[in-house]
Amino acid sequence: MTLIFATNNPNKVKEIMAITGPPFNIISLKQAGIEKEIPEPHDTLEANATEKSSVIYQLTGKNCFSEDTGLEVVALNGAPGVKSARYAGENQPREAHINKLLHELKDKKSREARFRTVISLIMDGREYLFEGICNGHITTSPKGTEGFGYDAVFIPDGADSTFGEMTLTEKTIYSHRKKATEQLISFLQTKI
Ligand code: ITT
Repeated sequence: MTLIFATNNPNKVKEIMAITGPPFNIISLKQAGIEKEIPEPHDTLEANATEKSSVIYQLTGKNCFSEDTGLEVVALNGAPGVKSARYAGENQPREAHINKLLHELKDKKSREARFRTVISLIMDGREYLFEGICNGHITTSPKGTEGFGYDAVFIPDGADSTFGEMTLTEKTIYSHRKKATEQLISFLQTKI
């Protein structure tokens, strides 16, 4: 079963490819020969995920899925959340987003946070949503250079290092993306 993964983020592709395998053949937008900026105009992860998968389904007519992920920090009332990719402004390097986050948390007692991933699958014209959550906390300074986004400042519950200090295999043990993808795979298995 072939599915297009509607994302332009190569890190997401790497992580999802490491989780999925036969009989599911996941191909990236790049592999499908599609070059398209996909809009994320909405104020929920769910609506943005739907937007991304719908755009690609309308373009190709092929079964596809997308995902939208946000870092939700309790003391910041869920921010940066759906705005995680542009917290310190559009097209800023990850250091800028991390610095803003650490600054906002400077005087806060709680550093509790979670990553939340929402997957939108469009299969034969119908949409299905899946969610994965990873609870943890934000460090006071970045550690590690692996991964992407906020990985260097996030320690998942049950671990003592940041995602940025973990290999891809280690991150996958805890990851929000892994949890959402497992649900997607369980669902797809019922469709074979
Ligand atoms: P697509 O929309 O093309 O899928 P994107 O990078 O714009 O890619 P999102 O809007 O879902 O994707 O991403 C929100 C941001 O959240 C992302 O740019 C990272 O900064 C951060 N992020 C998402 N997943 C993450 C993860 O597993 N670890 C660390 N940061 C993550």
